[in-house]
Amino acid sequence: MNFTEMLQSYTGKPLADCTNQELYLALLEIVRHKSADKVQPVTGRKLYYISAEFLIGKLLSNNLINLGLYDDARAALAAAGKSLSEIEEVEPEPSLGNGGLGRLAACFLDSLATLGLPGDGVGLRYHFGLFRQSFENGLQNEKPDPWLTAHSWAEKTDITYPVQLAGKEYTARLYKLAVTGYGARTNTLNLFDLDSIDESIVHDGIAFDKTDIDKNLTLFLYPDDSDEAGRRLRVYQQYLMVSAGAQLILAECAARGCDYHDLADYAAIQINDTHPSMVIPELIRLLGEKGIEFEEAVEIVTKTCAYTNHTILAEALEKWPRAYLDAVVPQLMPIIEKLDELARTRTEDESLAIIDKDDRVHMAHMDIHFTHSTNGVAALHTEILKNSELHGFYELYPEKFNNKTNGITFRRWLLECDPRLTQVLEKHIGSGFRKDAAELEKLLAFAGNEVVLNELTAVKTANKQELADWLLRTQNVTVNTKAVFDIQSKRLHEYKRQQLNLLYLIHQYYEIKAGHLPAVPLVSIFGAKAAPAYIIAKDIIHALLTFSKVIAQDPEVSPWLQVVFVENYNVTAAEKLIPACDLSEQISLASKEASGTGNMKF
Ligand code: 26V
Repeated sequence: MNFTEMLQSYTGKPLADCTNQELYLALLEIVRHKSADKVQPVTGRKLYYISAEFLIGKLLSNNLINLGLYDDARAALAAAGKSLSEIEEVEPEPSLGNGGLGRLAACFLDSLATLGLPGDGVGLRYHFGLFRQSFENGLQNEKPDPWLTAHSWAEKTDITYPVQLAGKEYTARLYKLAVTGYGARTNTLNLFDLDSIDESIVHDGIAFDKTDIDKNLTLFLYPDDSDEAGRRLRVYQQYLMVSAGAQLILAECAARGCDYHDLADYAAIQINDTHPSMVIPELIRLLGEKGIEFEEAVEIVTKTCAYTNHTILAEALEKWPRAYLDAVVPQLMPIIEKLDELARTRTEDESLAIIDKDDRVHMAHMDIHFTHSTNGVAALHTEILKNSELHGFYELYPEKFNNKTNGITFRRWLLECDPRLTQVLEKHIGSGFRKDAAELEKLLAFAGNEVVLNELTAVKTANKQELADWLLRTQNVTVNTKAVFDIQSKRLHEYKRQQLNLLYLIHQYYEIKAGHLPAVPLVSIFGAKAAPAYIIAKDIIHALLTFSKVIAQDPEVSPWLQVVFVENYNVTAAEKLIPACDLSEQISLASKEASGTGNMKF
């Protein structure tokens, strides 16, 4: 069966007569069947990457590329007068993450499957991802961003687990999303949800009743934690994820013949930042129910779990008041207390305690004491952890500290989003870089080659035009494609210093006003969401939008300088911006950016 026939077997009519929505659903079904063929049995140790965020982005093109179907699909659709890129627009983006940490989790899942390794994700099936951002009167506005449709990539299963929250039993249901590798195997992203969630309780933007757990628990990714109800809700979410996740892991290992004493031979659990840290006491609790003594359970869990630190910013290292945990997870508190006592037998240093004198539970401290590995995400970041932020822990457990420098998947950030560049690269260095980024070094042989440099310039020019067309279509903004495209896109945060970029632009403005014209016009493009309760971040957006308007209205300056703020920056927008960039802004305050991954994509 050729691709056209395959598509028609799902649409039931000629492709030319189908809507883009119908074609999208047919493609989704084809991908589903093809990826299911690549599910492989697990042997040896399997990785469970447990994370509150998986910023996976749209999946259709990514999956078609990974399954080797992209060219066939595009040709079959083109023959019927249909455009794959227009069909892609039908797909809602799953924005199940804030930024770098969530996107890293998604890139890792792609790489694991591509390398043929057994590695699944464990997370939550948020009904709305990160909010949808719009600008109104120069201010950020937040609305829910639905991504779940009747036919979603995440498939409902009949697997459920009981989870006790504040003394009441809830039923966590498992949804499975296929993670296609490039060529090799299909893994799974396991997402948990409650059947009782009620999307209709959301009102006035992204506000909702935070007390009604049955209805709201998985509504949003990281509900605003500026008030107590929001903070409590985060603990509820985290426990739902780790309890259901731990039960799933134990059940899968048991099905493979594990007798729980050997759990670490069957499972490796990676704790992505402190959000899933409660998996440690939860596993100890569950192993206790299976008859394993506390001391042995601690040993098993330490061998099975590992922790990744993504930031040295104090506000991101979670410390939960004991009272919250007493209220939400009373079944874990006795275990956390015993872990605190055990940690105190290893060190007298009060600053390394799990429960501090103010009765706050330090999640990162529990991770470092009771996992076998703590890693930073770039060489310098890991050195900073060892030498300053976590120095006391490093002295206690030098063998636990290690570095795992971040990376990105080239399937999405090159093959998919920059086909023109991919083609030029392939012509000169072959296709090995599709699976092994190190092969890009072969390009060094062409460093002074005029022909290749001209080809690369032509790619950039075409990509800039494509971005300009997209900005005109989606935001009604016209940009000068002859200008330098200077782009800063990432979460809005003071330490990332979008405000420094603004000061530079204000300086440029005065230079132009004084008659000192730049050699080339500059288009400065921003993409960033500010956390809803982060007032200064929202003020920086306001300042940039206002400045942009001031320039646009000044005929002396506007031919030379333009500031564009892309609305609702997400993975889809990043895929448009990155290939068109001349100058990427990586100006975070020195030492505060753990690694960055946008830098690698640019
Ligand atoms: C913090 C906050 C605070 C405001 C409310 C929402 C929210 C959500 C998540 C976080 C934790 C952010 C941690 C994070 O994304 N770290 C980034 O991780 C990347 C992958 O390792 C790394 O490249 C970036 O440098 C680091 O900032």
